[in-house]
Amino acid sequence: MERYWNEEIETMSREDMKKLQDERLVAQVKHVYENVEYYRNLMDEKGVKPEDIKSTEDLHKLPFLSKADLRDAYPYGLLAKPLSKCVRIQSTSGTTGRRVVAFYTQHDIDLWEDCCARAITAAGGTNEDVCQVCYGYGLFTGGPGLNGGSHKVGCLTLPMSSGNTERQIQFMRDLGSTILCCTPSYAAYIGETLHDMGFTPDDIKLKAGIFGAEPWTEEMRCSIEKSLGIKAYDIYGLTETSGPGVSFECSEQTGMHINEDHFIPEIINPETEEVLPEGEVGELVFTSITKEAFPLLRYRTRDLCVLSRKKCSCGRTLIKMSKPMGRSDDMLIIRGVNVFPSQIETVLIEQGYSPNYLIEVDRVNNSDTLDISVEMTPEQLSDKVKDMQDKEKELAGAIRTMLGISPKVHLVSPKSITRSEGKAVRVIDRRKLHD
Ligand code: DLL
Repeated sequence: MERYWNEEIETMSREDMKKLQDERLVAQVKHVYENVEYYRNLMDEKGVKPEDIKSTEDLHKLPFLSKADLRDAYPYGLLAKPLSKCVRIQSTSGTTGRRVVAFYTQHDIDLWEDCCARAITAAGGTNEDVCQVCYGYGLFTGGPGLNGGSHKVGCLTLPMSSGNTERQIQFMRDLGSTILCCTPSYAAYIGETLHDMGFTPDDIKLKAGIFGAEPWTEEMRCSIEKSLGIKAYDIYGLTETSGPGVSFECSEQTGMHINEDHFIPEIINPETEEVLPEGEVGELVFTSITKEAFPLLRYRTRDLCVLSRKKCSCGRTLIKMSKPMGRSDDMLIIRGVNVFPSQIETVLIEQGYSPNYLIEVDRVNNSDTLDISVEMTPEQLSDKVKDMQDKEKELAGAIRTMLGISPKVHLVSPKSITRSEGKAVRVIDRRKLHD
């Protein structure tokens, strides 16, 4: 039987949820306008006053907020509560430009952990479970978020953080972990290490995994489920909106339910900023209606996905988002063709290769090159050069059929591609480095 953390909210009728959202939105816009000069200026520039926002139908009147605004306003410019009321900061990994710093009051932390508790419960977690959290702890939201959710549910929580994979497996075995929380790439690595250590899924008690923070394909899901003997659930979120738990998967595993009582989603055309109807692919935009310290109105996530209100077999009425297909800024344009790394991953796993690969894009003599290094399993390894060349050609052909452009495939020996313990880096675009 499906279990809920907050049945009233998770199964609320559409009308009641809309009413709740309307009330919260009106209050939030007022809070933001009164307390954040940056927003006041943006709204004044657009000629919108808090009184103009009476319900979610008026959402479109508000200005968008982007990562550039967050960088502009760094560090305190979007703070809506005095620092004395804030108890925590978290931050993005910030590989480019300034980091984004998000602030939380105790109330914000409670709501965030509550969202994570919903995700853990949807994955079957109860106070009987042992929950091993191998997301990074620290400024990254993964560890603290799932840790807090796990406490709320009452699981015995193992705050492992990532790394030291053999020790992770030892703890998993010794303490009988039943739920694993980490990035999908790290879950794949844990599965691989389990087998390398001579164990099978029968030697561990894991039943479920809660994996997110990076894009992963259905093929990757199957492969992790098999290697760890579990059901793998997706979880989504971003530092700007609190962290993991903005949305989570249920037993149906066909997209993630958005915690709509806290976050109102919209899908827009990233170029024209036009709001798109349900079912169309576009950029996900969130308005946080309950956050006190760092509320974001119409925040452009850059994640591309589809929303759906199709009835879900789990009984939740919360709207669902598809797995993000990648970020609008992750999409590679190679010889004029749009390429998402996830398309390549799909082909690799379908063809029986491991999810360990590296995509390298460059520009040579004014023409884009696409090189894909793919790790073989020990069984795929052959000492006959011809065999290897044939396999490379065959894989390149399958990828060409998927993408419409030809890659150069390099099959490399088992274990030669660096494993990820957090978010995997699978693309190196050298064109950007030359520019
Ligand atoms: O990754 C928060 C998180 C931690 C989510 C643990 C889930 C689990 P950031 O570091 O700010 O926050 O990165 C947010 O990661 O905009 C997406 O592009 C990507 N992302 C997060 N979850 C998923 C997912 C955390 N389930 C950015 N599928 C987001 C695909 C995801 N991409």
